[in-house]
Amino acid sequence: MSKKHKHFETTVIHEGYDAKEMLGSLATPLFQTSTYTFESAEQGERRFAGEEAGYIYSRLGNPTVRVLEERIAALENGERGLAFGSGMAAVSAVLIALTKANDHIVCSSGLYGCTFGLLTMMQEKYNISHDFSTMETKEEVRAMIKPETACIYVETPINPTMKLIDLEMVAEVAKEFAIPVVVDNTFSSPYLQRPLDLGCDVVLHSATKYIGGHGDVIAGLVVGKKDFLDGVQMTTQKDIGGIISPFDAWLLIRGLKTLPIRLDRHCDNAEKVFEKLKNHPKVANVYYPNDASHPDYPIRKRQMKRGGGVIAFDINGTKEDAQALLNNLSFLKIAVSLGDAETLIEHPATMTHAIVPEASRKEMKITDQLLRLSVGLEAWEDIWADLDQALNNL
Ligand code: LCS
Repeated sequence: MSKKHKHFETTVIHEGYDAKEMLGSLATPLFQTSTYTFESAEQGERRFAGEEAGYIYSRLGNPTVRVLEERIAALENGERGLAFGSGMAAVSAVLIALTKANDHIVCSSGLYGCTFGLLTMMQEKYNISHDFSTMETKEEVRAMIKPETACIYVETPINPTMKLIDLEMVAEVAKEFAIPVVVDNTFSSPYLQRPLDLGCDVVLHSATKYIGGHGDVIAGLVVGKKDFLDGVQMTTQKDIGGIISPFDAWLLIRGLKTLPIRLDRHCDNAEKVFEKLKNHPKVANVYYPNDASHPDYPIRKRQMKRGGGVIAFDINGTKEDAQALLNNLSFLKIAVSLGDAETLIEHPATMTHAIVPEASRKEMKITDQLLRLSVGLEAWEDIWADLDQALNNL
């Protein structure tokens, strides 16, 4: 938690911004500039040599982006934050920074489809191999670690199956081997889960989701130790160049202010919709971490404040039935992404996780009947009414 502000709800609004430095502007100004003028040739030389603090060029730093980076660092309780142009730019910057050719990565046995695609590419191009682990026990994690293992990469809750991984347990094993644990915290946001507090080393986000919250930005964020992030900034961020635009950083600063309020509402709505879904005859399995009968519920109680806003469920039927359910909806939107005000529903096997080979999808329990629901901020009764009529019309 921030050193300056005691509570998350205050930090999310104030951290990293001082109106006095910006002519009293209440809202963080948007510095929509690509570069910065130097007062003299010598000043330019000093800035490049690192002898004088100050902005040079917006790929190397921007005042609006800096506010966002300080704010997310405080919210995740880390030393430094870095913002990227997409969640995948953040994932790739971190994984490329942590590995070299012939290294190995241990991953949770379920990952967002493009992260899976990135790992496959790293394997093919640089022989950086990876193994999946369900990470249910310390022994299981230990058994996957090789001399060339460079990091452990965990998504929890896992997209789209909503399985949870015990982060404190994984961090304890990683410490035995002195390797870092990277956590994709997209589905929880720091309001529900703070992996660094649980002993993990790096936390990252697709800020496109709950952090932005309004379906109008693609962005990524990373938080961790200053030394590590200084290195990422000067290598995989500066030279690969997946930076965020100042305007998108400005939108995230705006979106973040309501994160706790929005997420509480997402969770309230998801809890109601979950209760209805699990009792519907056309629904076979429902996966929601706040379910007391979910095998991962004890982990949820330990490491997440609430269950979040995403529910996955298998319908009783075939792939065609799953697709028919989407087509039966009246106002709920068929779309990938999550964490927006609008309720979004998608079919992972043919959309977000279509890139994952069928055999791996089956292992990850991404069946052809599985649907992923990002419960929005509408009245839950209306969300349920639309889902209920779509299910009843199958
Ligand atoms: N990590 C997770 C867990 C994600 O769900 C996503 C995107 C990313 C990283 C990548 O972030 P992006 O580059 O899109 O900002 N997940 C998506 C999804 O489930 N539907 O559409 C995108």
